Amino acid sequence: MFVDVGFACIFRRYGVIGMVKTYLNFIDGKWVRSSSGKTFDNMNPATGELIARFQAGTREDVKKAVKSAKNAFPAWRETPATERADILLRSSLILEKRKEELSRLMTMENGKILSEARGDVQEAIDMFQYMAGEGRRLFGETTKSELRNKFCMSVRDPIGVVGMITPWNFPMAIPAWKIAPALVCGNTIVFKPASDTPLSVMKLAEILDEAGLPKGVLNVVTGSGGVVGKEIVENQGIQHLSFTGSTEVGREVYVGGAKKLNSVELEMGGKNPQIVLKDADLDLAVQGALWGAFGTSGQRCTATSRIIVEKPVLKKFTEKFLRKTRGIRTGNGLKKGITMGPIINGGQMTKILGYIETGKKEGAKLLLGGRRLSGKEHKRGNFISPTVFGKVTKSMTIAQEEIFGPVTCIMEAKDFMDAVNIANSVDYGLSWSIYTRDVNKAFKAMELAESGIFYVNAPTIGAEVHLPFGGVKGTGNGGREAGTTGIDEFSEIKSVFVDYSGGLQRAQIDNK
Ligand code: UN1
Repeated sequence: MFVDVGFACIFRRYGVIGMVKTYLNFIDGKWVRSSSGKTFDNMNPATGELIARFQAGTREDVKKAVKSAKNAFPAWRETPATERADILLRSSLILEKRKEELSRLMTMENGKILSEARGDVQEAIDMFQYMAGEGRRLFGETTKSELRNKFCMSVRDPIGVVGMITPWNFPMAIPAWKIAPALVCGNTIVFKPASDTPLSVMKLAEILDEAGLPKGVLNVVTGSGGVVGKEIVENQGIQHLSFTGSTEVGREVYVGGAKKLNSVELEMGGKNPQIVLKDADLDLAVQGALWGAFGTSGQRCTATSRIIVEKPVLKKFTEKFLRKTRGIRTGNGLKKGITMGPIINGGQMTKILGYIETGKKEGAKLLLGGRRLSGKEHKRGNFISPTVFGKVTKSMTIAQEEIFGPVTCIMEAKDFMDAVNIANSVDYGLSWSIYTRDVNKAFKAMELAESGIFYVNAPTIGAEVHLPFGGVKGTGNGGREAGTTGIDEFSEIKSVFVDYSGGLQRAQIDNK
């Protein structure tokens, strides 16, 4: 049974009084306990309060989920795509109706401020609606044959059972990017949400169930990456893996998937640059950098972690940027006036503070922030003040490694080409931005950018669901999710030849 008790306790200030929800795994259309008999706690990163408990899943739980997904597959693949799409559309309407409640829950489990949580839920709504439209497309190709009286086309098939592993920074949007296209294409799913934010995925499962998703089509198992994640990666019943998270773990998923010849889609880290040229609208560039660097407390793979500024405007840009950054109000994202939330957990906070120390040691100039906030409003949560480094050079650790926190580096560029070279001088290649009024330079930068996403006069964050999302170099392995490429990720292509000549025709053989 799905244990559902009131939330009143969560709002109490000092710890949890009364009952806390215990969520169950969702397997074969039923809410079930893990075979481990154990649970883990989900905490609010802004207040340290316990939000809910989740099942500490086992390999056995995953095996059951795979079995259920396998059993559900034949009927689901034969269900017309438009009917599959109807379920997505109905789900999106329920999401819309419950948007406020879901956004509040997300702010509690993830920490992102309420307006951003609303954006996260909205992204899920958009993706569900976009993919619902795909139910009437799922296009293949037709083309001419090299022979007479022969017809050629390609059609899409589902892959089968797909495994999904998602991160905590977009608790509902990223799962939706994967679940919606996978379902409309006719796949069945075994899903592991991030242990810091499983609640949003549980809500998504609940909503899909309510919208009429047949049992076994989506199965959700919570638990650790080392157990639940590992089984998903290794399980022979799973044919495709879709992973968003760190490059470190992504590599393991890739290797694990390769052993059983799975297709594997990876969306990993970023070290995204925003270039500011000397002719740019500086106020606009400052606004962009502020949102790009400190939105979601910098915990986005698309976050602006390097601001590369042409020398003549460096001083002016830096002054304006620091002034605006000082205006950020850090705290509990449910409170009015708060513009930046906490860091997801203690481990991440320690890691970010470590990078800040490394930055100082390697000679970067700490211009602002750089410390844990421990005042009355902050002491129960994981808060780091918005941090800006100046005098950062290419080879420094903070200019190379993904920090995934509210830390950004200002770097000086001699000219346009120097800026482009600095921007490309990292192992990652997700998102790029350039602020300039010079259309020629904007296009040249677009051509030279080693990235999967490119913005002109807009920040590095804020991709839209109907365009491909993903990156090059250390960010990905060649695939893209969302947009029409989301359909490519979750379908197999079958080439079909129909010979209506009535005789044997041999292709590629000179019949003359
Ligand atoms: C991520 O950080 O993993 O483009 C995803 C953006 C968001 C998605 C980010 N729409 O910033």
